[in-house]
Amino acid sequence: MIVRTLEQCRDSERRVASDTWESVRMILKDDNMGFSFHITTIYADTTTHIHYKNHLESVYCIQGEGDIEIVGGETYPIKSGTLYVLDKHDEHFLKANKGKEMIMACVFNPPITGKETHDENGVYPLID
Ligand code: 9YT
Repeated sequence: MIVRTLEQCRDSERRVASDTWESVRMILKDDNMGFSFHITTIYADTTTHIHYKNHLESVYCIQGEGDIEIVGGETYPIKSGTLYVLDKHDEHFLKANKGKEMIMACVFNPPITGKETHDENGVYPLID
């Protein structure tokens, strides 16, 4: 059994940050769950280009407001209670509105190891 708090994870190497977001990886590959689980904050008034070519991801918005624009496709509003599922490795722009940072619970399959960083195309490599 594993029990962790967000606070404990935030005060460890599980917290990573960029210019537009920070993320606390509460479950990683080495926990052997078959998925990773992240609490990600998208900073207010920012846009992030993301393309998880090697991972499937579900994202549930706990707090905040913004939208997700699928490259070459639709734009969907996001608010507290919205789930979006990147079931086709959809390339997207994730935007948090002014004054409305978004707090998201994210699940990845396969799990993130913790060593990935977004490359210049917003892609995470697959690490074995
Ligand atoms: C919102 C979103 O895609 N979160 C993904 C996880 C985050 N980028 C991380 O932990 O690296």
